[in-house]
Amino acid sequence: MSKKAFIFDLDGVIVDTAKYHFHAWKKLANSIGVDFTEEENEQLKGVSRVKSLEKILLWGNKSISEEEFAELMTLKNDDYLSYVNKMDESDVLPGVKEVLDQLTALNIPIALGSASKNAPTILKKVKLDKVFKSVVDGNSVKKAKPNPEVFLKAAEQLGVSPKDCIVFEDSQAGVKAANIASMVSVGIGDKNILHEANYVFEDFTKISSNFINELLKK
Ligand code: B16
Ligand code: MG
Repeated sequence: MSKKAFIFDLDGVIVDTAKYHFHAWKKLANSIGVDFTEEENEQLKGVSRVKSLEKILLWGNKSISEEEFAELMTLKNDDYLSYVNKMDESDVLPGVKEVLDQLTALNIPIALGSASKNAPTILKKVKLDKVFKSVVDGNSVKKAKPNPEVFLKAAEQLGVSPKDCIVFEDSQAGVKAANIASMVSVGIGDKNILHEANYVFEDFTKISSNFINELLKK
């Protein structure tokens, strides 16, 4: 049995900020006359801020100047942060704390692997900033998921081989990234959407301590 590590995505896994991203992108898209559906939002999960706006503009067949692009990015993020600023410990999704506590008690290294540039702010708001041994986020990676850079970097920082890492992800792009990195992918959400994951659970309350122990034994 080799040393294992766990990597957690942030938005949609630890906290439900995915809904705030949706509200903020929808408001922004509609303000420039672009329709924005939940299906389209699914394609933005795990995708960087820049890439998300590029996709929205493409769907709406809009072309804008670099200055306008920068302005829209700021507007979206300010709107998103207005939701984030209201967050506290109670926003950690049910069952997450239990799994984090189990891993910490067993001295298993845990990392954050998120596309978000707001990850450090969010971790502080929900008081989880001391839990992760390594935080790899949108500020430290160049290539967005499904590129595996974010997870490979986390594995490297933890000193654990990628094949011994287990990734929790709510996005199709993130599950793909974990699979490409040869890690074990655990999807959190709808099994029809996350069908490429090795395992899928509706949420963390469905993950038992036995399941975690089994993963540790493999
Ligand atoms: P920000 P994750 C991702 O976070 C979100 O899923 C995605 O919707 C968002 O566009 C991206 O972070 C960038 O976030 O605008 O805060 O830098 O799921 O990888 O934790
Ligand atoms: Mg996510």
